[in-house]
Amino acid sequence: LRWLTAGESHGPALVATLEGLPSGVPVTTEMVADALARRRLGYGRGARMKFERDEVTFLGGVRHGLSLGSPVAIMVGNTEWPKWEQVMSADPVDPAVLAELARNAPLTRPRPGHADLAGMQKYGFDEARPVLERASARETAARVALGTVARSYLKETCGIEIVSHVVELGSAKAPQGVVPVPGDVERLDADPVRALDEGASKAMVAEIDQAHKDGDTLGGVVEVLAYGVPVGLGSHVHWDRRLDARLAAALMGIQAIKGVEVGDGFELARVPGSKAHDEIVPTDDGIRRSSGRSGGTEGGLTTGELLRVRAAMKPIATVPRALGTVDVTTGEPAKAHHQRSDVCAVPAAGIVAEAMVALVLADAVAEKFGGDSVTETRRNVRGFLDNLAIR
Ligand code: EPS
Repeated sequence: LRWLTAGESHGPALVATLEGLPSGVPVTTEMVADALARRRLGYGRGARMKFERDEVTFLGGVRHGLSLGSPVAIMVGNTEWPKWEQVMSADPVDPAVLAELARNAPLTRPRPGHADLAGMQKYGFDEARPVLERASARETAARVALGTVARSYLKETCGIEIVSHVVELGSAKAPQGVVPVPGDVERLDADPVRALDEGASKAMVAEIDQAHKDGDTLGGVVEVLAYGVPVGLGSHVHWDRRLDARLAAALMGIQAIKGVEVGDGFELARVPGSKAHDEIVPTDDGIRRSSGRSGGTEGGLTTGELLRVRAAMKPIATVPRALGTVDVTTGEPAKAHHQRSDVCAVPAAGIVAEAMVALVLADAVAEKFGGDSVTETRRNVRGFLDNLAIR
C-alpha cells in the first residue's frame, strides 16, 4: 500500500490517497465522517474544534460503498476556508488587499518546540505561516480518513480490531495493566479524555483545568491495541521489514510525538531477562504466550498475540504563557507568537495513532497475503493460518 496526504491547515481542504487496496472493502462517507468526529473529541481542545467542520467527499476508488481496487482519494473540506481565502490563496493576491488583513500579519516570532524556526531557515521563508500551515496537526484528519479505509480492510480480511486509550496525561496516570477491549470503545469515546478508569479520567481532567488556568499546555501517552492480528506480519530478515520499526516510524510521524514503545518498551530494559519475555506455553487454543510484555512482536514479526504500542506526545508548542524566542525581523529577544491554542490534544492523538497503526497493519497484511479482492485476501489469510506446520 502507498498513501499520501496534502493540504494546509487553513487551506480549502485536505486530500488523501491510498493505493494498493483490493476491491470489495466496505467504505462509506459516513464511516469516515464518524471517524473524523471521534478525532475532534477530547477535553482541552481549543475553540477551532467547535466551529470548524470536516466535510468528507470521496473523489475516487469507491463505488456504492465498496472499494474498486483503484486508488482511493478522499477530500476533507474545511468549513473555515472562506475566512482564509485570501491569506491561503493558491493564486497571487493583490498585496494591498493582503496588507489590510490582520490574519495575514507576518509571524516573525517562532514558537519554541514547533517547526516554525527550522522550517523558515530550511525553506527560506521570512515568517512562519508557510511552515506552520503544513506542520499543523490539522493534517491528521487526512490520516484518520485513510485509517478508516485501512481498518475496514483489516476487519474484512483478518477480523482485526483496533482500540486506543489515554494512559498518561500530564502527571496523571491510568492504573497499570488495564487494557480496553473492542467492546469498550463507546465508553472510551464518551469519556472526556478517553481513559478507561474513572479516577484516572477525573485526575486527567483536573490536570487540563489547571494547565488552562496557568496558561500552559500538556502532553501525555496513548496506547493502541490491535486484536486479532495473525502471526507472521512483518519480518525478521531486514531492518525496514520489521513490523515494530514500521509502527515506530508511523507513530513518530504524528505531530508532537516524541517517543514510542512496543509492549512494555523502556520498562523491559530495567528488568532481567527472566522477567522481560513472554514464555511459550501449549494451550487448548494452540501455542500461546503466557504474558504480553513484548507487545505482540518478536524479532520484528507479529506473534499472533495482542499487539500493543504506546506513543508519547509532548505538550503543544503554542503555549499561551508564551515562551522566549527571537523576533527574526529585529534579531531581538521576544515572546513567541500565540493566538489561540488547544491546552491538550492527547485524546485526539489516540485516534490518530489508531489510524497510523491501521495503515501499517494494512500494508503488512497486503504484503503478506496479497489479493486483488477482499475475497481473495481472506482466502489467502485462511489458507496460511489453516496450514501452519507448528500451531
Ligand atoms: C494546530 C493548532 C490549532 C488546532 C489545529 C492544530 O489550530 P489553530 O492554530 O488554527 O487554532 O485547532 O488542529 C485542527 C485544526 C484539527 O483539525 O485538528 C497545530 O498547530 O497543530
